[in-house]
Amino acid sequence: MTRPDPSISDLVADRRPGHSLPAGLYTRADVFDADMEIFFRNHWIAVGLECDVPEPGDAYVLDIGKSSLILLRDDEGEIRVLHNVCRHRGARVLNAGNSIVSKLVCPYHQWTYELSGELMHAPHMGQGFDKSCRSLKPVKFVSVGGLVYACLSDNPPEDIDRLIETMEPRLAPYDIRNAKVAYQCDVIENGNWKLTIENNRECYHCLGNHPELCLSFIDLDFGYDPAALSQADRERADAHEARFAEVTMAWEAAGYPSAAVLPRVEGDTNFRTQRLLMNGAGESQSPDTRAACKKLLGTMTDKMLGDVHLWGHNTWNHFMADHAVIATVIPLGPDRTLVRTKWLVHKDAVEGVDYDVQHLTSVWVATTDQDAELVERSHAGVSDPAYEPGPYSEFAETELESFAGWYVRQMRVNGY
Ligand code: 3BY
Ligand code: FES
Ligand code: FE
Repeated sequence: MTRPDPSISDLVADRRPGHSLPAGLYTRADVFDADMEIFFRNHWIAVGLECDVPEPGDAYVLDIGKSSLILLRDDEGEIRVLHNVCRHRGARVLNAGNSIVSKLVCPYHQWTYELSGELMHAPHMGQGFDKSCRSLKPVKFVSVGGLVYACLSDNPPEDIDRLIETMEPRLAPYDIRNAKVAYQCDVIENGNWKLTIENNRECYHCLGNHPELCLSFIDLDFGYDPAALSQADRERADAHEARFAEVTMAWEAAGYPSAAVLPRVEGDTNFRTQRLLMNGAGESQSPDTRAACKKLLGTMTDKMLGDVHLWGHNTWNHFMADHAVIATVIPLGPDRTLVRTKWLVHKDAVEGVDYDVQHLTSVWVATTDQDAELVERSHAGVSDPAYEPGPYSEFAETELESFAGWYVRQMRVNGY
């Protein structure tokens, strides 16, 4: 005799603090649908960059669940985000990906929209047809220092202001608005989006899995049990902590906001930021830990300003003096997740002169592939009937507890 599946609310109620989630929250199709509604429709999500569309007429289409967004730059140079749904009979106007357009022309019956979304031409619709109420629907969006966040709901969470206030000054010297996408790559991970995010919220796995990234990452920044350290490592940890505190103060004094801003479990918009030191030469997440682009971003002149990390519930970002790495996470199914990574450099940086794409991207290309393998491995394991939620390390996995606590709270607030 088979027992009926627990409800989503039962799964949420079953989640033990300090532990990974009950299996069904990672694997079930009904939970995936609920996640898409709550976390990818009712919340602000990272969708793209102003510099995805540098010139008027540039368009970038991103599909999110059943929705599709057109991010574009209009004739006045302003960013617009529109629903990719024709106001005639609903056809998709543009295909996913990048395109250059002078007008938005629906391929079905050629209804033609201005880049503002306004309908300008609808053949054979008769004299009395009112075009003015048939514009492409706008999507609510904000630009956070050039990072475009959108919300598909009509009532977006108000606390996006905290993200804007925190990140605008942090990102200003990098001028991400006017950067250039030097390279982009998509990896489809065979796992649930929450496993993708959990994997990214800890570096417990880094030493064992990311040899390239570990050249620039400082293991001590990601949580350790002091009692487990040898005398020598404890001295190294103390020395690092003292140096890090000193450098953070110096960065702040020089006008570069650096201190940690932590997520609030009771907040709707989940993010965390901190400027961290890098290892080795300390300049960049490159194969030799030195700047991988000769022209620095924005108004940056000092290569030793560390790495501004920004983590959100569908994104992680690294802003270094020479380049930035921006990852966006879009769930495709309960066990499939798109991770789209973009590498940004100064808009005037010239490929082959100021940077070499392979050298610029190799660390995060390798890391992203390694993480895809880990997420697939972890999705397979949580799908096994033998899986039961396991304990997070209170030292190395505090951000997972923070994410899981926020996830569960949002599920409850939304009726589960
Ligand atoms: O995704 C990762 O491998 C991790 C976790 C923390 C930083 N990041 C590289
Ligand atoms: Fe777009 Fe008909 S559906 S023009
Ligand atoms: Fe990783």
